Amino acid sequence: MIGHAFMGLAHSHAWQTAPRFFDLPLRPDLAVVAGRDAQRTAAAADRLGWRSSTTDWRELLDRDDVDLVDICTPGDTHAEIAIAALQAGKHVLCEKPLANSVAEARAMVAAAEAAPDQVAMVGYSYRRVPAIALARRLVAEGRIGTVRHARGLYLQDWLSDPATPLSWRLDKAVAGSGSLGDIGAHVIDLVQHITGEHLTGVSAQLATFVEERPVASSFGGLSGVGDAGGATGPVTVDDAAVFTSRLSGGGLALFEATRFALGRRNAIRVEINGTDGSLAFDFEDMNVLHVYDAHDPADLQGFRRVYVTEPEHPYTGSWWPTGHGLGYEHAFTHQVVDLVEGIAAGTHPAPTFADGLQVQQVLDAVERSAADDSRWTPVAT
Ligand code: SOE
Repeated sequence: MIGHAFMGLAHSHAWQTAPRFFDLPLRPDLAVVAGRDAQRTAAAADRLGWRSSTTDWRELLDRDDVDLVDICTPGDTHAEIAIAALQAGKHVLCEKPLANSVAEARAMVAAAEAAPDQVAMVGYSYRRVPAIALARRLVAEGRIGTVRHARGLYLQDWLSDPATPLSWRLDKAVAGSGSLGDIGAHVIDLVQHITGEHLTGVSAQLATFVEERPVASSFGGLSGVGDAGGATGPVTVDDAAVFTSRLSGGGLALFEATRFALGRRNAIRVEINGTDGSLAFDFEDMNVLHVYDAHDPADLQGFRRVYVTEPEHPYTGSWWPTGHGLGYEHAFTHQVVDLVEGIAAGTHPAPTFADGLQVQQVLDAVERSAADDSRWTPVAT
């Protein structure tokens, strides 16, 4: 694994938990973690359960006890690491968004295509929240008919205070974009995943509400912390993104991503309206899927609150007895399960790098549309 901050923590937990609850065909062995600072990386290895640590990620490529490279670093390093790992014969799991540009994502897809026996997967983990997996299943079974509308909102509020310091997520050179790529990418992926359709074009607006912030003295959680003696620096990414879109099946879609929605801590709201019913999900109540069936008797019509914790639901049967819910970290565990099963079966578990490139094309179209006064911009294929 490369990187041991927030995502490194989530992935380490998943690698260790997956074999405890799921009957995996292969057993993950946490060989080595790479980071920039020797002391902090060694401490992370110790705490997170990795056998060894290094400050040189290239060392992973030469080790025989490394079969898979798990990339948990910011976007500016994804392409270089993923391509080198694939060329070295390793499977790759790469955090989202796949890259910081379409060109980088294309090069990563080319490297994956040149290594067809290796898995190259991108970490759109929310796909594997059971309620989301159930929503996809219901759409695929035709339970809501033809999709007319999709809404994908990702609302956070951790940047609302202008005094919150700078961090890598606010630096375009490192993160690629702001709320758009960091959280908007998730809802783009979710809407496409649930509907089984893709976005054909977009009309977008981006905004940066706070253009200058204190320079942080250190990093913690999602943002910088402390202030380095009153110095300030520029925010070079979007704080919020909104766009309208069209689905390949003819429906309309609406998206919003922001870190300024006060009171919304991690609200991922997806709603799909079809010709026979509707589905609604909010991550802040993540064990629930709201299902409306237009064929219910007239006197019983209304959204049904389905508690997605039963053995009949995706993934949940391997966890706790009926009615005992799951949390944020479980989606990462399910990601490991599907990844390991894919490796053992010689398949390519989704989302593949090609799926990651497709989301990158949407992000790129949104940025081009916003730069051109919301002009309708087709999503390249
Ligand atoms: C920060 O906005 C963040 O941690 C994202 O980077 C993650 O992808 C998302 O899961 C939660 O929010």
